[in-house]
Amino acid sequence: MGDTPMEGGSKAADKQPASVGDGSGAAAREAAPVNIIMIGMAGSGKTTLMQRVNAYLHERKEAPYVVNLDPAVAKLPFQANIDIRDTVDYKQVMSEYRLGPNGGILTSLNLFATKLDQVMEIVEKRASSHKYFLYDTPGQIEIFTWSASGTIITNTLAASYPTVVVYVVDTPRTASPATFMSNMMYACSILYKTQLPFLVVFNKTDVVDDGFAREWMSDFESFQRALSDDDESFMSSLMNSMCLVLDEFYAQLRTVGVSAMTGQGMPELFEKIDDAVKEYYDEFLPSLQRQIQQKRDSERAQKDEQLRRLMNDLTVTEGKEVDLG
Ligand SMILES: Nc1nc2c(ncn2[C@@H]2O[C@H](COP(=O)(O)OP(=O)(O)OP(=O)(O)O)[C@@H](O)[C@H]2O)c(=O)[nH]1
Ligand SMILES: [Mg+2]
Repeated sequence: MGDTPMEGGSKAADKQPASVGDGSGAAAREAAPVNIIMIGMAGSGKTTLMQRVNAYLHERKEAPYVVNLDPAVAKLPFQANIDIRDTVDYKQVMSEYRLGPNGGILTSLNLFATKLDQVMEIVEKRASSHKYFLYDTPGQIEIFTWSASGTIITNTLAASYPTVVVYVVDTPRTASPATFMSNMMYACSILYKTQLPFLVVFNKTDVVDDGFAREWMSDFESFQRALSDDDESFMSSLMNSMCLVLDEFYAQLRTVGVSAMTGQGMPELFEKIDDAVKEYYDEFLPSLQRQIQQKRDSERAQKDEQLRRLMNDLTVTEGKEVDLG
């Protein structure tokens, strides 16, 4: 156990938190930490990639701060500084609330989200001593991406510090056009849901090279050819029209091929993460600040309107006798 009930393992010294502020100034950007949230289908290699990135950053003498948000993982191949399993017992949650495995994960995540303020306090404390904060998420991808607690966690992180969503793809299991398409549709929906800088990581390139994916994404016709070679069924005609939609998504998509197993592609992964952080400052943060300003303006306008009505009422009744009877 560490110096807070939630935290384990970290020996980092407490210093003043580095704040993202308004993101102006190279020094402020340099000092701010970066949140990396690993999301991906079950078995895509999120946890193995966490371990690999952890080892790579240790090699670079930039030890990351590691957070496990998967309550159902049996064994972690790395030491987590914050582990959701220290806060909630997933099996007990299942039996106490009479839930199945997915309900158990969701409820555990909800319970953990109620303590998010404590997590953010720790993150702030550690922000000056760790550049990268890594978050592993449950394999039941929809539980994290579509639940209120997943959204709260993601938004809270993104409102505090530069945050990048790393979408991990199991490359060998995505080599058929149909699975490739569904995985990319999912990636697309998460991108639009979170609006955050996004990076698609084609993992397990030691087994299958990601060249086919790059080709399909850059050349619409080659994907259509692969589709028609595959099958002339309902699915392929449906996908033919969907891939037109995805073409636009691909055009602005950041991708990289890695192997969490061998460590291949780590420098390229971090080049893309740096690029995504730039997008956070250039696009996400100004948009967030605009939203906050709009909210403040509308609240102020509402208050002004209430005050105007009150003054109006006072003027109308001024000097008149008030009937108290
Ligand atoms: N060959 C190869 N296998 C990998 C690679 N990355 C992960 N694996 C294997 O893929 C399997 C799943 O890996 P995990 O890291 O547990 O995947 P995950 O996405 O965390 O899984 P869930 O948390 O259950 O969703 C394991 O057997 C890993 O050894 C890789 O780069 N290459
Ligand atoms: Mg995992």
